[in-house]
Amino acid sequence: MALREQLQAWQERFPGPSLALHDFDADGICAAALYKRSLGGVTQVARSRLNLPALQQPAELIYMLDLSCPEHAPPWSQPTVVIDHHPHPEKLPENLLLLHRADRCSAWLAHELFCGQDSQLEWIAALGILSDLGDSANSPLLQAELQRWGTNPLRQITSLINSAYRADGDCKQALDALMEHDSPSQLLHSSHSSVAYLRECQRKVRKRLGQAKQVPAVKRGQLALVQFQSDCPVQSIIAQIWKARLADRVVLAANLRTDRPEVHLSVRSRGNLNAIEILGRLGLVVRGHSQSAGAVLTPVEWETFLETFYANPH
Ligand SMILES: [Mn+2]
Repeated sequence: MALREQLQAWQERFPGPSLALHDFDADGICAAALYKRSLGGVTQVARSRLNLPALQQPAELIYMLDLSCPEHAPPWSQPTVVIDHHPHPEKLPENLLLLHRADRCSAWLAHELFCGQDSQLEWIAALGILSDLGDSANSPLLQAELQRWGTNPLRQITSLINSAYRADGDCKQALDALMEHDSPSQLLHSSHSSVAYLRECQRKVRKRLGQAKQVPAVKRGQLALVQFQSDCPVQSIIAQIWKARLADRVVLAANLRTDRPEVHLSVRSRGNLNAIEILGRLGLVVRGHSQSAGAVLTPVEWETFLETFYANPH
């Protein structure tokens, strides 16, 4: 059965109020905006894919948008529709419908599933696709919207949307910006409080990135470590920058959070370097793909890893 028909069958079985739990990046927020503007339900952001939060409101049907498919039953009893594009477990939990395509992203899927033709919401789907898959993605919808609004304006909006979580701020404001405006140009020229908030977040992120970019990389063995202190989760951008400079090392960006006792790691690699395997041999467990992974450690766990790291030859 096509994905849309599967969804309709579940919506008919569970016609009561629904709630969508969604990821905090632009793909997840755009998927949530498409859900809310099409179905009118309640949304809630999840700050982590690994520890799903308790639901803030009662609902009959739960949607999970861009949060990966859970391996075990989620911490609620309601039937759950997972709309996602990440790798998923072979055996699905019970009472769960997985609507999955690896060649899409979640906002793209959400648009196909929730919105009809001429929904006037294509620009929101395009923002999610641009943010997750880039401007050369093989999506007629994205290409048409890039033509219509220009690549730069759409890029500026994805940066605004992503700046909410990168500044450790309120992702609800990013969702509001997509709810309150009817086109990219209207949003970019808006004085709405949500857009003002996102611009403030963007300034903060630029400052923190500027500081973290000054830190040099320390090389040991197959690794390059960039260690800095920040109150914003900018480690994935730093890891990305260093990955482009260092082809022969696994880049490890370590953000020693100044606002909580945690070390946030972002790991990137290129070519044949399997970051998960290489770090695993050093006793460091990271989750994700072989070339893009991450972890959250306690300061003590991090210190222990640093001893192993510095014991490696230059
Ligand atoms: Mn995504």
